[in-house]
Amino acid sequence: MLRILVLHGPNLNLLGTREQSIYGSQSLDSIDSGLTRLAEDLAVEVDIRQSNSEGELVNWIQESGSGYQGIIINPAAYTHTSIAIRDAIAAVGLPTVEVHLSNIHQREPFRQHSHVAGVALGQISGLGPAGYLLALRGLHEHLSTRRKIKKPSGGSRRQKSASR
Ligand code: CA2
Repeated sequence: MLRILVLHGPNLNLLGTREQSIYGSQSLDSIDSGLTRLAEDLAVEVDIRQSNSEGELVNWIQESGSGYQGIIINPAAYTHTSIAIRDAIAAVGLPTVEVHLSNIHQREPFRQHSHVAGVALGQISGLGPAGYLLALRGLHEHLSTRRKIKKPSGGSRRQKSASR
């Protein structure tokens, strides 16, 4: 079974309590429940964690190299500051989808750059909690397709040459 690590960065534990005009009214628990339900439908396993600490997020990313096939991460404010998180994602080499509730490209200039985007499979920004669900669907699709290509069924048939 595919295992996906879902990471929420700093202050996302406050969702639903403040700043509702920017981040909406849904709590993090409610977002996580939606992800867990979708994961069941897709028959994948999600391990969902939140931390306010950059080092803890880096450790979890490093550890995900064994036992997980992909990462979904909302690095929150660390998106714009953390080369350590970017380096950990690059080092572990797992396909990673970056999610933001708000559209960071329409916000203050300091939020418009992501250190993570350059090492991510893709970025979903501005679609609210639905962004996490789309990230899970997209990552599932990506990993399933890649698995099919990597593990051909049947014997050692020669590949057709493109020139013939
Ligand atoms: O739009 C996003 O998902 C962000 O990653 C959220 C981060 C922000 O620093 C990024 O620029 C964009 C902030 C998460 C903090 O969320 C709060 C929720 C309620 C109250 C206060 C903060």
